[in-house]
Amino acid sequence: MFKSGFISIMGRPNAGKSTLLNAMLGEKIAAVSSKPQTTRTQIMGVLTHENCQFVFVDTPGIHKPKNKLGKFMVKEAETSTDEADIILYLVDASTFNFEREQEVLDGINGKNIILIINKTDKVEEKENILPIIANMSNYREFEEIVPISALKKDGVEDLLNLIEEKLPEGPKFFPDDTLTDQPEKQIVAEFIREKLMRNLNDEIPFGIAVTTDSMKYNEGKNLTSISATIYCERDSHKAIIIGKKGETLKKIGSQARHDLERFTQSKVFLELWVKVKDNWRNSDIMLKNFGYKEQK
Ligand SMILES: Nc1nc2c(ncn2[C@@H]2O[C@H](COP(=O)(O)OP(=O)(O)OP(=O)(O)O)[C@@H](O)[C@H]2O)c(=O)[nH]1
Ligand SMILES: [Mg+2]
Repeated sequence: MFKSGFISIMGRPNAGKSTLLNAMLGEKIAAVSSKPQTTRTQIMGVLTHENCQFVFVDTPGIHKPKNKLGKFMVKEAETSTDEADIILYLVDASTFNFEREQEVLDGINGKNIILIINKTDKVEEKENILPIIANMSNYREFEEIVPISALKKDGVEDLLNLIEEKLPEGPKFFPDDTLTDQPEKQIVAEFIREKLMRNLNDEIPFGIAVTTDSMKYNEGKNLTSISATIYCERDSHKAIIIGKKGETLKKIGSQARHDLERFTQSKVFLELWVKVKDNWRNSDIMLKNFGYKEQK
């Protein structure tokens, strides 16, 4: 019997959803940073075992939106339950706040929720996990409760086995070698945005979007030439992104190149441009342009 299904990964910003997606796939496709609201769209990741196909959907963290981009993000998360067979609901054990979790949980429709207590590596006294379990399971019914560390990959294998047990009988939706439905150019843009999220502070990272404008592979040289544009919201932000003598942009470019070389399995020549688009997070046209539009 072959099993398959859609597994939605949900929770508050920064809970470790994208880290868990990457850990389960054994391959990095989703951007991860220590800042909240890193993920902006649904990101599908497919893992195929001999008797089972997992279709994971990583989602943006659920928060109170302050602009149109935020509204789009929360909608992306909430609509991911439409087709989900199983929901993985992640909480960060090291910063657990019951009231905030309640607010988020209230917005989630769907059954078959597995509560994942993540970042257990950051909790020194393991007894401190017990009240989290008690509070959460008194409030909502969970199919299972699983403590893990997505970062250290502790418990991830067991979690996969548990999900496999619970998946319904179903077809192989995608060919064996499918990893994601994201176009290559989008993954490239996300890797670059991840480095910007990691290197910039204050409000700057939240107002950044990246587009991959061209990507050409030269087989003879095993070289991929990529040109991408970084959009930010102010001239002052542009100056900070570029940095003194271009040093910040250079650092971001070289960190991104490192990931991109692994991803493309080739040498990478990366050209980055920085442009200002005032208030794009509230512009329907710009949001659409950057790929922040409903997929269905
Ligand atoms: N110590 C520890 N850190 C973790 C763990 N899982 C994730 N992190 C860190 O938590 C931060 C947020 O991780 P992400 O995977 O980007 O979290 P997310 O839930 O996808 O966040 P958004 O996309 O912003 O909603 C990163 O700095 C991760 O390295 C864990 O198990 N242990
Ligand atoms: Mg994420």
